[in-house]
Amino acid sequence: MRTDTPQPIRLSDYKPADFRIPHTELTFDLVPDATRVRARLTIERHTAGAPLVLMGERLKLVSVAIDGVPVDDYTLTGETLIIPDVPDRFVLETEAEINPSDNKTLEGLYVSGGRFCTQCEAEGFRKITWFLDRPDVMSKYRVRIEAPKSYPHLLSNGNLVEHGDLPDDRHFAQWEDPFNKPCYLFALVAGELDVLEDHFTTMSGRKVDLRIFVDTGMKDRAAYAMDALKRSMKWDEDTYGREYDLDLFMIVAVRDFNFGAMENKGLNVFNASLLLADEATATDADYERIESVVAHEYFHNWSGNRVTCRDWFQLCLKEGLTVYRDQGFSADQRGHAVMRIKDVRALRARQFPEDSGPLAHPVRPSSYLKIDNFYTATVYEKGAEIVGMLKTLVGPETYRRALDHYFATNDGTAATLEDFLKSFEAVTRQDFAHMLDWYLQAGTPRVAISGTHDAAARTFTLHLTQATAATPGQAHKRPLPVPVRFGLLTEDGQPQGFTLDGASVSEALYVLHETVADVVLNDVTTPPVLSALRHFTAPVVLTVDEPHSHAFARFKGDTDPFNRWEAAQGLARDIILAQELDTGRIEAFAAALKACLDDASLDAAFKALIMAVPGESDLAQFCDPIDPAFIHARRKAFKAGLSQHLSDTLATLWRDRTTDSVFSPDAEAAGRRALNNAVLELWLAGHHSGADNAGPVNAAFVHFRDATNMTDRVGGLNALMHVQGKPYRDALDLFYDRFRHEPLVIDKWFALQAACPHPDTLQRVEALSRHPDFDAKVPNRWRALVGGFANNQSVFHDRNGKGYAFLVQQILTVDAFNPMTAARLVEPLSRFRAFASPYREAMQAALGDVVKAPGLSKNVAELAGKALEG
Ligand code: B3K
Ligand code: ZN
Repeated sequence: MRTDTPQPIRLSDYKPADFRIPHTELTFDLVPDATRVRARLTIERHTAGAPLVLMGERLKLVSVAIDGVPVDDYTLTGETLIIPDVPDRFVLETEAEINPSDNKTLEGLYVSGGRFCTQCEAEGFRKITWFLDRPDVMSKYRVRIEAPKSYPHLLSNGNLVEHGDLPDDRHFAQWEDPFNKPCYLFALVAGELDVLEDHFTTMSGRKVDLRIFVDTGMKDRAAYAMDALKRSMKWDEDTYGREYDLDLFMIVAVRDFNFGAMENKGLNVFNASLLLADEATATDADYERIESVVAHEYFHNWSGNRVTCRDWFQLCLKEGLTVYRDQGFSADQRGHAVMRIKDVRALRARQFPEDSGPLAHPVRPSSYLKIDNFYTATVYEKGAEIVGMLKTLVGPETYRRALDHYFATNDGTAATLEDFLKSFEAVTRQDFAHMLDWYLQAGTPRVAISGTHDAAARTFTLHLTQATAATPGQAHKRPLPVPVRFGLLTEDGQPQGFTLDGASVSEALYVLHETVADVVLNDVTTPPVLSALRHFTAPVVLTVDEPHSHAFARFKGDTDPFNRWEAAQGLARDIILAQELDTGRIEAFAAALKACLDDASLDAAFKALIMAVPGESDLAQFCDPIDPAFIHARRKAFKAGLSQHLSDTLATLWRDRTTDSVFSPDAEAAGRRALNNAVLELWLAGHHSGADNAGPVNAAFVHFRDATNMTDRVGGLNALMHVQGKPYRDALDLFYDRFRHEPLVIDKWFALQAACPHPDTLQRVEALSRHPDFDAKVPNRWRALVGGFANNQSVFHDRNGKGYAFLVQQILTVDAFNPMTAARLVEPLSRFRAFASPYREAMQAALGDVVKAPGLSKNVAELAGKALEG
């Protein structure tokens, strides 16, 4: 037992801050290893008698004064500055020295690629100056930056009000942000950058200057992000009535960043991997992600910045809502069905496992040691699903009115989830208290449905049940309101209408509130096939008691494209995981898939998705216990069987594929490329390395070598990965030689190799961790190699435990300087109880090695500790 166990922060202990800070003036004298930060805070007392306790970490105190008088009576700890006796209203001046070039936590002010850059969310501002570093303390900022002219751009939030020269070849810039904001939205960037400029005219006719700052020489690669930004600004006006509020909006791309991007007011900072794109270096998946993240960070200007969070427990108030908003944007840009499928696939791959393991937590957690550990798929993606359910329940028009009400009544405040739900109550005059349970209760509900058809009475009775398994700290679960959209088909896959509550309909929404319920549908003439949870109306695991023929009927003809895809996924999963691999069923599956591929009414992007076999971690959720080697072997055999049954079709599809002579990153062109690459991949999955496969292997190699864009190049490489051998190794070498000076592409080179299912991969990954281009201090590179490896199920879960040992050593190495990033890779070890022996024991032992390590960060200690406790 650790004796220095830190105490958790609890939601139930929340109380407003003892002081307010209405004005904040900061002056930065930028020097890489000795920056001076002078703060002038106007402070007002809120609680009588309370001492002033400001947060501050890794700061060297130079001076502290109140109303111009130096203070003697103060206590400085590693985490706080305490002044016991202060007036009710005063000006506090502090001066601190910090060392940004030595800051490898990438939190607070740090140097990346010779530039100064900040990251304050969640609690990084305290590494810049002493402050009430909590989101409910909102302040107006004036920021002066002084630096040598070798840092030509000096940027902060808001409007540039003054700039000019200083002696000794130095200059300054003065920024003022007219909006109150919490300190986590503060940002500063200084250095040499290229800038792409554009503008946007808002719905009320104001001109907003748009600037994207990138590494020198990279300006052309910011064009897509700029386009996505303008589309986002327009969409938020059209869809949510939200207008941008400053005259300037800036984005800066940096290479060293702990996660994707950050929504600082008027000055977003992005991981370069989520901003820079051109056809030679970025895949369609990169373009899609850039579009959605640019939108996401922009949308935060209202959902997050104008209305912020009262405390970090409310994180999903801004994150769940903003993810929901960015998903809506991407769906409008790229197709609703295709994007819904991708979002659900991501939810299942990341959130469902989290929600069923020892790290399961409610969307609104009730305690934490490090809030950084709660930027999870649960808070983001399940949080978004809850907003989606609210919209399903009230309908699109009422949803829009509720959101208008929410923004209008909470603008300029730090709000809670209760405030959010109150807006739905205000516009509907209904009680939404029951929806709060979705935020408070962890675990994925399991919904089971069976149906009874009474031919004489022409009724179809649905029997629904729901249950949620216990999660850590929550032994008993309440039933939740589960919206289930459903329709009926005939057994040969044609739509079938029915009557519900007197109305004749083709589809209906039923909300399951209780643990069990029956619903009677009338006028059901022929034995029906149920199509339930259309569009995935609730984040639940659904099981339907039905024969396989019903899933085939949906696969063939469901009018809901989501459920058509879902039927294919479910069938593939059942075939892969069955006691015996049934070749007859693979053949039937292949025939249904062929019918889809031949269907001219389906778009290419959808066809590419329906061809994709469920991933290994998806399949693992249906195994008890999980045997990664079994899953891998079975999945591979299924793909090979499918490939062989469809080999003529695939060869023809490949031969007749559409290729565009001019590259466009738009959804349609991307869909065509996705289909081509999916065809190639499945075609190669039926082959092994060898002379008799010269045709397909050669096709893949040529596709790789002659590709005119990164999507096809990676598509070729991925396909070659199946056959291994010389063509694959040659392709990897060619790839490296061509892109060795492109860090973002070399990240892909590391990630591709780490994701290779070949048994040699661990050795290769170990060798790559000693490659001159590998640097664990660069999060993108580290995640590419180590994260890619830890998610490579069959290789990471090696029976001898060597994969686990490699991960432990990597986590501990990175934890020494960047705990936030290190902690994100604890999760792959956490669900050991779900695994078969010997994996389970080896994973547990590996976690034991983590917690025993001396000097472990709070971040890693919290997650590894919880994983072991269960
Ligand atoms: N709000 C940031 C995430 C900050 C993560 C801090 N550990 C990006 C986003 O979700 O938009
Ligand atoms: Zn966000």
